[in-house]
Amino acid sequence: MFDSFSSRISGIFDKLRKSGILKESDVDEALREIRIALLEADVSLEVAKKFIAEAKEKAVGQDVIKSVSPEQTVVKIVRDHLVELLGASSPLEINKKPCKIMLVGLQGAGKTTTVGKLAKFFSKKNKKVAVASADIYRPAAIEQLKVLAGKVEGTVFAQSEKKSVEAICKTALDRVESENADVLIMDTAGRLHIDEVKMSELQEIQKILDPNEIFLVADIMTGQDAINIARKFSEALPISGVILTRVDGDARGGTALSMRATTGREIKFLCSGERLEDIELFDAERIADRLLGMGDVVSLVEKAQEHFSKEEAEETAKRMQAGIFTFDDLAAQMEKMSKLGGLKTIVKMLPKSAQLESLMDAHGVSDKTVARNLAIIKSMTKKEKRNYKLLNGSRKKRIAAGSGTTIQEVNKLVKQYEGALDLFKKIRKNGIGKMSAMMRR
Ligand SMILES: Nc1nc2c(ncn2[C@@H]2O[C@H](COP(=O)(O)OP(=O)(O)OP(=O)(O)O)[C@@H](O)[C@H]2O)c(=O)[nH]1
Ligand SMILES: [Mg+2]
Repeated sequence: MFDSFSSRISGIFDKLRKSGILKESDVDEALREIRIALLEADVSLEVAKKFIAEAKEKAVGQDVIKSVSPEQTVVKIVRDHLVELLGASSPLEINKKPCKIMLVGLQGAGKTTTVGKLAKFFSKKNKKVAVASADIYRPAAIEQLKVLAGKVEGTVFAQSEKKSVEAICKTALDRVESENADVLIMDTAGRLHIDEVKMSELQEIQKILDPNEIFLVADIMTGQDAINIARKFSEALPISGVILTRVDGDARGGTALSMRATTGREIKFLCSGERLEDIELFDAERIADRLLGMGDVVSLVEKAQEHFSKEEAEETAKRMQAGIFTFDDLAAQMEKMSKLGGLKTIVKMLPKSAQLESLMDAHGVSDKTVARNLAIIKSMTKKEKRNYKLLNGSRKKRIAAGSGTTIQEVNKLVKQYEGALDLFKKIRKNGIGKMSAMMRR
């Protein structure tokens, strides 16, 4: 969501770094450009102005120009302010047992999907989760939640057959007790507009359920509207946090940047897709680092830990060190990368992603090429996968036809594979430590 903002900001800092001796006017110029970047990201004028004024005050106070590394000091000041703007989140009330969470929001914001995502999120943290739906208007809504709940192992579907929200809440609470669940997540009906009648229904649910958290689910693609909705819901209910959905789209990010400053509500989670795993805890520092092109290595490592076991990693390292690296190994590596969300997701989390991404585009490296390469490997015979030297002209022709690619594309992959093999041979000869020292030089 922050793509263009992030590349603008890293561009501004690049310029600052290259300008050699920094003058007061360079800092002013950089701050002015950051202000424009904020406005372009849909941050309100008021918020952008305040941001720049405060950053400038800090810069003058710290006498940036005289500091040891002026551009680093500017980066730090801007980063600290971004963190403050995004707002640190207080921890969830998850250790209260049971922790009762109620989701509210406009129609189609992504509430029901988010119930499923949260169920998975908490299950992974070894919590026993129960879910129920107080959406009494659409019979399909309850069915939708049932299907989602079925996908998360161990989740209790604490649904009452009754048609009143009161009965639904009471049954859910009873089930939570009898099943000894740690978390209850209650879905509610979407509001088309913020009308009084249904608001009072939400208040009724709140009264019976007495939730620890009430999260407003808002679609970031609606921009400024998401902020107005958060304000309106906060007038009727004690909203304890906001969950932004569709951050995978091309929304400009201003919503996330202004939510805290303009509504006083914390962002608690970001949802970035339709799959149950597409949810992450909101962490202002990490987002600020991503925005500044400093990467988000912590998230990447966390993601990697979810998908790869330590044993697997050790096994791969052992094989590589022994010089065994077949096309099957290569395919396994590529499949793992896809599991991490694909190349672009990985690259986005690495420092200086904006530049790297355009470099990838320029060189035609994409998830599509990864998928194509996987198709090529799948069209090889077992023997070919283990011994690439077998790959003569006619075999390559067969593989290209089988994978719907061209001989050139097959050749390209073989070349890349040879390059990787060569690298592993060198690693084996020199040891990993020596190699990484060589690469750092
Ligand atoms: N791309 C993307 N799609 C999402 C995300 N979250 C939800 N969706 C999709 O948005 C659509 C609506 O989601 P629901 O969860 O049914 O929304 P809801 O708020 O429960 O809708 P109502 O119950 O009708 O008010 C579904 O097709 C979801 O798959 C997200 O983070 N990214
Ligand atoms: Mg729903």
